[in-house]
Amino acid sequence: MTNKLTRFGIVAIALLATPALAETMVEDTDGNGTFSMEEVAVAYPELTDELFSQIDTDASGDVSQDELTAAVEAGVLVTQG
Ligand SMILES: [Ca+2]
Ligand SMILES: [Ca+2]
Repeated sequence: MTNKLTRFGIVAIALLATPALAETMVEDTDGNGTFSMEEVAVAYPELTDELFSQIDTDASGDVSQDELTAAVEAGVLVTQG
């Protein structure tokens, strides 16, 4: 019983300690160092061409980690659930 409670406490602390800001689920699946529209769309199915070009602030055709972080912090991309 005590053990169970302790474990719950640890999980709760871990959740609270996780920085919610700039936390993205986007994965660089092809490992090229940037995020393509396809890669971003995996984590954000509601992504549109328009939204993607908005995130791609230097218009390079893909999204860097910095661009992605900025978009999440600006609330352009909203993490689901
Ligand atoms: Ca990539
Ligand atoms: Ca870019």
